[in-house]
Amino acid sequence: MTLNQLKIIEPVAGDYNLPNYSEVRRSFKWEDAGEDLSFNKTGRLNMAHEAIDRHVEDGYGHKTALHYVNGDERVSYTFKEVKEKTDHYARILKENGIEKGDRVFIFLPKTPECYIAILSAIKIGAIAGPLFEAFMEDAVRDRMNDCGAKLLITDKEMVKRVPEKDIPTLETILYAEDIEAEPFIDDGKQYTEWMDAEDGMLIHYTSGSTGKPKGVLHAHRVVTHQYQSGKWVLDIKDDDVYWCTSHPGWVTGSVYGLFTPWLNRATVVIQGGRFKAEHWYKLIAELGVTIWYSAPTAFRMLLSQGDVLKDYDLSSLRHILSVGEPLNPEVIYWAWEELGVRIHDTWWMTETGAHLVVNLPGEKIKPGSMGRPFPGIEVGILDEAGEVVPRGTVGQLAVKTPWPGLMKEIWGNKDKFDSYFKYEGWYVSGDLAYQDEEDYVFFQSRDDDMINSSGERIGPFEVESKLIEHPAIQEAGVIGKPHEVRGEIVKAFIVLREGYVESPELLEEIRVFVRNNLAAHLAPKEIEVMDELPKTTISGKILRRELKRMEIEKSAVDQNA
Ligand code: 6R9
Repeated sequence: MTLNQLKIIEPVAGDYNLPNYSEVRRSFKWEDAGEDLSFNKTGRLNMAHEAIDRHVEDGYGHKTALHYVNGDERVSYTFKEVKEKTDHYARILKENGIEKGDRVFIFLPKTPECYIAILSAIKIGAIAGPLFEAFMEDAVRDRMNDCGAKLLITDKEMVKRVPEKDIPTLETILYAEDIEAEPFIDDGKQYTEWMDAEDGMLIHYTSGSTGKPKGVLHAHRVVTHQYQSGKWVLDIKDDDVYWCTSHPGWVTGSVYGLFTPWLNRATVVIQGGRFKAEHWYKLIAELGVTIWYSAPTAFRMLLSQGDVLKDYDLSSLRHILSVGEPLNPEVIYWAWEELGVRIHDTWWMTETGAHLVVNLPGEKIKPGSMGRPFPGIEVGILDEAGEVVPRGTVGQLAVKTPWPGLMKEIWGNKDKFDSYFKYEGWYVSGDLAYQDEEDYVFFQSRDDDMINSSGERIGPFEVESKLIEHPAIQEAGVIGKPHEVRGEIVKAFIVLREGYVESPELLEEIRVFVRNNLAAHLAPKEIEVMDELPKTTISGKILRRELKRMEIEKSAVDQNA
């Protein structure tokens, strides 16, 4: 069965925020986007103002801005309360000498304080750097050093993973517990710094196939793209309860967990704790979640738990979205059959600021496809010469520049930034795809060695660099090995130094070494010892593609055996 023979899921009639895609797509101009945003009327711009303070000014201060759920713990805040809290954090940041453009890092679990700390840094004109909660010392240090972090907001537990002495630019560490304990002073002061559209706002570190993670810097202008995608793709309305499962240390968690829903005045759900099917379903049922944004790995895990969902009333759900990795048609059919709700795939990247290819609620879904270009976005499938290929042909997935969400720069690395724009007028994503006659885009694979495990983007170089710091390892090559639930898992091939002998204990020690220094999700799930690694004859570079080819061949043999 080829993809095009898969059963199409027709749109369900509904009162969607984008009534007529074809019409809008023809007439849409980015200048007309973001109609509700206040800077379009006042000329004054700040992401934090648009996401929170604007709603208080517009008379929605008493609307619930967030529900926080962690086990039996439940907390809810109104928009007015979130505004006061961001003012409170902003005042303390100011007192600690933070100025416009300074880098303020946030290293907290998925709690309201994490969201509020990010917004407060942005409010006073600083650049917020959210870190994923599972990072260990080396991952924290590399990222904060790369862009010269000046202040860190963390808590008294996570600070144990902050190698303070190795981060020379770091002047201050603040603890969320202490900030929370200080009384809020309503001094009537305006903490919002009005920003230029091109001023930096957010930095996310993300991996490619070479080098250490890069700092993708976004400017305040991203607000227009995020607002508009929230309105049309997430289809947020005033009575929606919206839940994105990602931590703000990942771009999905900041852009679609925090900024975009709040730009559209949604009630946001923040869920602490680990994945457990029962807890997730219970949360949806108890809070009456209407819009749910997650990733294929999570959906596959839920699917594998079978009938668990029958114990919960999930009838509040009206709209589900997916991102980060290829969405299997089985998963779409599962949700359609079991929940009667369509899963809408979305495609974008840390670098792109917001959605680029999407399935809209009022349009048919072709399972296997990520959807069609967002209005105002032009996709091109390019060949090696940078020419657009005929429909149906696989090539490099590229996007016409510019658009408001596109990153401003890669921190301190102009060459890397320029490498995305090697064909005049195009941003090249690094993904391979084809497009059909109706504009639907079908993802094929990455064009490089980047690993995608559970929707998390993992650079093989960062893992390899850590592996060879282990005394037993001479060389290491890291690949993504295909995996049924997680999409891919991290697999390492290593050559041992003389005097070391392979043993289960040694391999476990190596795994723990990576986990304790970088992060659990970066530690190889499998390690294979080899006598030598395949390399290019001229430059002697490790051939990850060859390792991957061997691995895929081997698992095909295993399956046939
Ligand atoms: C938002 C996010 C970006 C890479 C991207 C691609 C993969 C994202 C996808 C998808 C298939 C989708 N990706 N969405 N692959 N279908 N709907 O994930 O950002 O962490 O920067 O990763 O993820 O390979 O290039 P980021």
